Amino acid sequence: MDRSFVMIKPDGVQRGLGGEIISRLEAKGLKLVAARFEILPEARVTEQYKEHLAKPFFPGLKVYIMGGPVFLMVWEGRNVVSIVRKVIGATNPQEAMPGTIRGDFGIDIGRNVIHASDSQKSADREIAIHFRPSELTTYTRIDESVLYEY
Ligand code: IDP
Ligand code: MG
Repeated sequence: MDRSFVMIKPDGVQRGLGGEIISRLEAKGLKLVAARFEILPEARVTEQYKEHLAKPFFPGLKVYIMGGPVFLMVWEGRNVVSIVRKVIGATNPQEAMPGTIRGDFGIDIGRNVIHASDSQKSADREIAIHFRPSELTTYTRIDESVLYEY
């Protein structure tokens, strides 16, 4: 089964959106297989966002992400990476469609509530930054036999 890395950012945590976000992913049929609540150390933030190191917004991004606790998660499901990207919406909440997490709960691009991996390759890389393999649980959700056609 496919896996994606999802992180409720400090603004999402502070605004009390954690439960709502988890509910949406659960209701979609995705399965939570790992989670941790913590303030990220600088090294893991830099590693997480290394493609953006040279961007003008990078220093501000780092301060934002390290500004409070984040909720790190691994979600599992068929095609989970592209599904979660659709559920969270466009990077800029002003352009994100209503019904998406960023479209419903954010305004500024630099405070967009949630992160999710943008490809399977990114997902594998990001999961490995934040979780040990032994932290990823394996279990069957009781509704799986009716969620999937095959
Ligand atoms: P993504 O989170 O939708 O994958 P990326 O382009 O990978 O978007 O950017 C990573 C994160 O960097 C964004 O989610 C946002 O928090 C921040 N970011 C991106 N562009 C800007 C910007 O122009 N100003 C401020 N922050 C930005
Ligand atoms: Mg990205």
